[in-house]
This record gives sequence, structure tokens and C-alpha cells, in this order.
Amino acid sequence: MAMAAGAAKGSVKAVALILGDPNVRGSLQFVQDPDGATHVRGRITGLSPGLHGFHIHALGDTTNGCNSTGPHFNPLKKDHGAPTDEERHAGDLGNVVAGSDGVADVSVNDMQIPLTGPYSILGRAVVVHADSDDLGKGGHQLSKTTGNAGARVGCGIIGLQSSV
Ligand SMILES: *[C@@H]1O[C@H](CO)[C@@H](O)[C@H](O)[C@H]1NC(C)=O
Ligand SMILES: [Cu+2]
Ligand SMILES: [Zn+2]
Repeated sequence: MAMAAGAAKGSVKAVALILGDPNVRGSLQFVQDPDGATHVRGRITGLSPGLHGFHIHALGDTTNGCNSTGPHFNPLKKDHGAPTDEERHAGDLGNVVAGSDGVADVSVNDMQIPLTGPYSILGRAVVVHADSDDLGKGGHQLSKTTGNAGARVGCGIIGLQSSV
């Protein structure tokens, strides 16, 4: 029987359960393909309709809620940007979009968020924000560090999941 590409032998998997503001909940699965791309799939509910900044933050620490997850994961000491930019934090995944029902279906493929190796995101946090990420281009004082995406309304620690 043929296996789906994402479940191919050799892929590494992780999972994050999103918690935060009273109504924000979610579940995200991370699958790293043998070629190094990581696919992030899942759903976040309880958001306000519209765009919400979506990032990997440096720390898997939620002792003070999402506020203790540190800055955007940035091992190469770059400025904040869009996922498609050369100049970006590794953790910059752009925005997710919630519909009028407050539900965001997440589907992201990215080469800079591996689950293995020195730049692994395992043990760090995935964070969703109250506002949209301006992708470094908003001209705001915070554009080049956070995309001015506002409060952290939900987050989850990225943990290793069984690969079978
Ligand atoms: C996190 O920081 C925001 C300010 O950005 C604050 O309003 C909120 O109360 C803090 N949350 C916790 C759990 O400390
Ligand atoms: Cu963030
Ligand atoms: Zn960033």
C-alpha cells in the first residue's frame, strides 16, 4: 500500500496544543519531510475574524502564559520579515486567517522550521497574535522585531510525537 508523502518513512512529527485567551484553542501538527520542509497543519478556534500573526517563539516556557515564550525564534540574528523574505526570523510564519466564525485553518510549509538539527523548533512555542503581522513593512517601531502583531492570544509548546 502506498504511503502519503507526509507519512513517509523517515519523517519526523511534532504536535502543539494551543491555549490562551479564554476562547482560543487549537491543535497543530508538524511534519518534517526528508527534504527538510516542515508542514504545519491544524485549526485554531476562538479568534477574531481576520489576520493574526503566527510565529515560532524561542522558548517553550508558558509559566506566565504566552508572554514567557520569548521573542521570535531567530538563530541567524536577522530582522523580522515575511516568510518569503530573505531577511526574516526563522520563526516568521506570517499570518493565519480566521473566518467570520473565528476559525483559522492552518496550512503552512516552511524550510526554516526543522524538527531536527541545530535549528530545531522542538521544545519551543508556536504563538498566535491578536493582530495582523505587518511582515516588517508597516513602518511601525515594532515592525522589524515583531511585525507589530499585538498581544499573544494563544500558544502551545511544540513536542515530539510518535512517527508511526
Ligand atoms: C501578557 O502581556 C500582556 C501585555 O502585552 C498583558 O496584558 C497580559 O496580562 C499578560 N499576560 C499574563 C498572563 O501575564
Ligand atoms: Cu509571535
Ligand atoms: Zn519575527
